[in-house]
Amino acid sequence: MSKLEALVFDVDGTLADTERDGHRVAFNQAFDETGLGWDWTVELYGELLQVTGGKERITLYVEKFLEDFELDEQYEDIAEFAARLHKRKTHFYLELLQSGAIPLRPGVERLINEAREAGLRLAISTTTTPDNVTYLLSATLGKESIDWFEVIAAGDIVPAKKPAPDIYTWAMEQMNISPDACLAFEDSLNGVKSSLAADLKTLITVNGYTKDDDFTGAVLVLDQYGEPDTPFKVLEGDAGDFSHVNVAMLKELHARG
Ligand code: XBP
Ligand code: MG
Repeated sequence: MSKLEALVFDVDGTLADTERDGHRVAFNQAFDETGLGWDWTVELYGELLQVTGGKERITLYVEKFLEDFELDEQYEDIAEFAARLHKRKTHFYLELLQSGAIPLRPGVERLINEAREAGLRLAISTTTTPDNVTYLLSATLGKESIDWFEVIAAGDIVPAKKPAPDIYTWAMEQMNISPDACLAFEDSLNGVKSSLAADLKTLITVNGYTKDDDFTGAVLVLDQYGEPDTPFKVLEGDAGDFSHVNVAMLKELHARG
């Protein structure tokens, strides 16, 4: 096993709890603006999270939940309709991010700062739209933080989104690094399927939508990263003597056989 050189972070659910009060709200704003009369409730949105990617989520909804949906003739196909609607959703989501409504999860800022001080390389691997990542980073850590991440692998850069391994593999190719020198951070079943299929050891922090997902194969499952005065809860696995995620703990997890 080589030594730990890089941390590769998912974004939605991992760096920030973005889905319920972020993406979902923005989708509904786009539906209102377009006069569609759709309402993605907290519960329905949980079902729609079975697919990653906002355009894919709109398509799933139309095909599986709206039997009587008729496509307006201005659109060539459902993909074009979903892409147009999704553009508006992204507009509203970026507004939300800029307003500061979506904070990072507890412990994320500290962990990123500690990782930088320790000389670890940082990257992002996500299915969300690239602007969603840079706006989140700017709003929470400051504009300069975008450059702390050597690679931001996001959105449609690979055709097969998570759970396919492609977005992780693409990020590692760009970094010219092998998976056994990296640790991945995820929050969901589709996410962990993707990182494990790319041969990355993976640390999970769950959120409201993913707490019952099957994380078999992850090195550790926690409720949060924790801070020195607010410890994490271990949901699966062994955290040793650690009570919040720090660089020493990540090195120990990474070195496990
Ligand atoms: C995150 C997603 C994203 C967001 C929406 O999955 O599924 O699709 O919900 O982003 P992961 P866009 O955390 O596993 O990457 O609407 O920009 O696609
Ligand atoms: Mg996620």
